[in-house]
Amino acid sequence: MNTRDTRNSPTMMGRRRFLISSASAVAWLAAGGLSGIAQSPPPQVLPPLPYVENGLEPFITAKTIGFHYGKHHKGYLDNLNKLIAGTEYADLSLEKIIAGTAGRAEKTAIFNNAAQTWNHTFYWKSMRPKGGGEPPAELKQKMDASFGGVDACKKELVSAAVSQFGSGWAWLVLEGDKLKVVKTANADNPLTTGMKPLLVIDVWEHAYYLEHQNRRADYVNAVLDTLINWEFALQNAG
Ligand code: MN3
Repeated sequence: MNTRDTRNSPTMMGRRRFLISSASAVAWLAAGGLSGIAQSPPPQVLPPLPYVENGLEPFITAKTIGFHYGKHHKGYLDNLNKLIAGTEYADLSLEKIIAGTAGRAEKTAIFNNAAQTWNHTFYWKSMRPKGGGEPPAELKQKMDASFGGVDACKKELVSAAVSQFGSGWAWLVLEGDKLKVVKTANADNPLTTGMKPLLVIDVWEHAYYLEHQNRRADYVNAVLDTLINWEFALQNAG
C-alpha cells in the first residue's frame, strides 16, 4: 500500500484533496481540537483488557472477546503500526494520528486503523463485570438535564445503536456541557467533530453475533442493563 503523503502532488486531484483536508482540520481545531482528551503516546501497543476474557459472561462470552480483542482489535493495531512505520505519524499520539488523517481520502487506511484501535480500547473500558445499574449521581444529574432522565438516555442509546445501518458505533458524548447520543459508521469517531466521547457501544456484527446473531437490540440492552460502566463515562466527563 502506498502510504506516501501526496499533499504536494501537482495534480488537480492532489490539490483538491489538500484543500478538503485543510478545511477538515480547521473545522476540527475550531471545534475544540483535542482539548481535555487523554493522549495515547507512541509507540502504539495493545492495552490490556480491563477484565478477564470471561468477565462479561454470559452476555458477551470469552469466545467473542477472544476474537474481538485478540484478532480484531489487535489486527487494527498491527495494521496501523505497519502503515505508520517510518512516516510522520510514527511519533504522534493515537489521538493526533486520528485528527491528522480524518477526512483525508489519501489517508483513509491510516485513519480507519487508528480510529478502530482507539474505539476498541474505549469500548472495553465502557463495560465492566457487574456493570449497569444506576449511574453515579453527578452523571444522573447530567442525564436528567440533557435527556429528561436515565431511561430516556438509555432509550436514545438503544435507538442509535439499532438504527445504525451496517457497521458502526453508538456513543454517549459531551458537546459543550450537554450530553448527546450520536452514532458513527465504520471507524468514525466523534473526536473529529469536536465532541468528547464518554462511552461507546460497538455495533459491528463481530461484537455480538456469536451470542445474539441478528438480534442487535438484545445485545445493546444487555450491555446497558448489565455491563455498562457509568463510572468510566463520568470520569471522561470531568
Ligand atoms: Mn469491534
